[in-house]
Amino acid sequence: KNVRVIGAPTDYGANRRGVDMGPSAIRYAGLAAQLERAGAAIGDAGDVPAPRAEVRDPDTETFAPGRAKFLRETREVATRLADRVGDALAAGELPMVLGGDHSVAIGSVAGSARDADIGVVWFDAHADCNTPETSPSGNVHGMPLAAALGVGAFAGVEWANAAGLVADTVAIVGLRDVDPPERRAIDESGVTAFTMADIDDRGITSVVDDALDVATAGTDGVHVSLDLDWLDPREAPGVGTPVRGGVTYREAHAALERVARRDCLRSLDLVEVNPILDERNETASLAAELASSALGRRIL
Ligand code: DIR
Ligand code: MN
Ligand code: MN
Ligand code: MN
Repeated sequence: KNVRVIGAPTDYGANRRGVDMGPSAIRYAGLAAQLERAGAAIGDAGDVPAPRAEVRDPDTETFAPGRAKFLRETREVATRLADRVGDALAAGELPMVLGGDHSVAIGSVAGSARDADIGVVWFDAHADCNTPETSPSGNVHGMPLAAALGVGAFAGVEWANAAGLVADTVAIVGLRDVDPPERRAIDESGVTAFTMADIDDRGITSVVDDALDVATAGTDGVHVSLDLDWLDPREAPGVGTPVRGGVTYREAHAALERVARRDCLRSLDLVEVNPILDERNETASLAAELASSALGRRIL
């Protein structure tokens, strides 16, 4: 498998600065070597240009009603990234996007769903189903799934909506911090959602197999979006919005090994790594390891 690494060094979509250094940190942690261990050939396409928050006004472009900070910047980067992801797929490669905050997934999902019907598995503590109207923070990293699916103010927003994606083939895994309006959005959208309680009850492999059933049903492949705050903060301290009670190191590997086993992976995001808050780059290194499991690295 040929992997094309694409960095998306944004941080304006999150409320804490620092995730813009995620792409460097993940590369420095040995992503290339980890992917080689999975038998993948890796080409690094560098980073998409991303503006610095300091030189931009968060409200140059707006959605009414509601607020989405740095909407213009989000649109610019998502558009570029969607093209890069689409190009990688057209060349027969597997695009791997290094965030950056989770708003970059608007671009990667749009690019992945440009010429195909895709499913999505979203590993996250959060639902990322807010819209400009419902968001408590105005931070777009809490909205990418709603953007891709065209919910609320995102309805008909061409650059944000993922052409070949419907809610029926989206599964979120690992929820433990959901805002009340997101609960309603999940109910109404038809997205399948698995909480940490489901993982407690049934075990990670069974839950992930169900999520993959959802995402592979009638689709050409699966986009996996991995927010590192999916893991417990003890394993992944370098994230901006840590939430206690996440998956363990072993559960995370087991989950991505199930993805590899299904042989359905089309594109992958590794997002929300915040080196400023990390301990000796261990969260970045975990991201690199998990990518390797997703690509089929085996112990024996
Ligand atoms: C919160 C946080 N639900 C928001 N979301 C995060 O701002 O919409 N997503 N951190 O990863
Ligand atoms: Mn999250
Ligand atoms: Mn929240
Ligand atoms: Mn997220």
